[in-house]
Amino acid sequence: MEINELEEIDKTVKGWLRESRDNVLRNIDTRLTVSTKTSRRDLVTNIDKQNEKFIVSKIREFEPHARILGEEGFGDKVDSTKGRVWIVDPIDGTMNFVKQRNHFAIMIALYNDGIGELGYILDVIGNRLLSGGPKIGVFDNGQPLTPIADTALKDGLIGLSGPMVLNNEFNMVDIAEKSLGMRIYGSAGIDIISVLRGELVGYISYLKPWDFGAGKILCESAGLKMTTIDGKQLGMLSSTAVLLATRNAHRDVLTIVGK
Ligand code: 2AM
Ligand code: CA
Ligand code: CA
Ligand code: CA
Repeated sequence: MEINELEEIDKTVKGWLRESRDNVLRNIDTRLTVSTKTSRRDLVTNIDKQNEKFIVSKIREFEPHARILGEEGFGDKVDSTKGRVWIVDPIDGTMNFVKQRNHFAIMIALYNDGIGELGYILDVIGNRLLSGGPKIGVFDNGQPLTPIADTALKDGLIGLSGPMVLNNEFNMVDIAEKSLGMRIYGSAGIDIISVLRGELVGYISYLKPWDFGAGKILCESAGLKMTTIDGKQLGMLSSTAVLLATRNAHRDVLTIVGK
């Protein structure tokens, strides 16, 4: 896709995100309707659904034939990476949203033939938007992102998934011990923003396409590595254990995982 078109889409998506944030904030103090999905820790609320419907309707209005992959199912069944695909996570960190009304994100990504073009992660309460892509660059609230130091695992904090640590999957305890400390934020979006801002050297979690779709575009554009936990290439439609890190910390983690 060409820069002119990307810049036009970029302006439009930022408008949707402003509206989407306003909608969420307007409803944040209302009583939520919460239901469980695959387990008692896997939640969805009326706001997740409302917000996905809102974003999907904006995409459809803008691009009537767009294919949309949305977590809550208001998009399309997407099983190929061909052509333009939008990926939407209407509330990332639903448990945080329900229990804290904070530390959650809205994420949107645009892929073309499997190649990431534009990614957006909005920390709703922090009012911080990470946006951009390989052709237009990465921005932190509209300012070019500060270059990320290539910090080693031993010199930084690592964001981890709670269940993976509890089960010591992939030597997660060793990974935490070799770092300066672990953080468990409970939102892939918030963790990915922290890696992009140099506050974490990496992040590891089981993720679905809507959890990492936007982050992969932003992180790869910013010189970070995002792969599967065993260092393999991550497809746009994969659901797997994901390792995001600086180049140095990525190599450090792979050594501990045994790959
Ligand atoms: P979600 O809130 O949009 O579901 C911590 O739970 C992080 O992992 C969140 O970013 C969450 O996204 C994501 N996640 C992915 N699969 C999950 C699952 N089965 N249960 C809970 N969270 C999941
Ligand atoms: Ca969910
Ligand atoms: Ca998510
Ligand atoms: Ca979600």
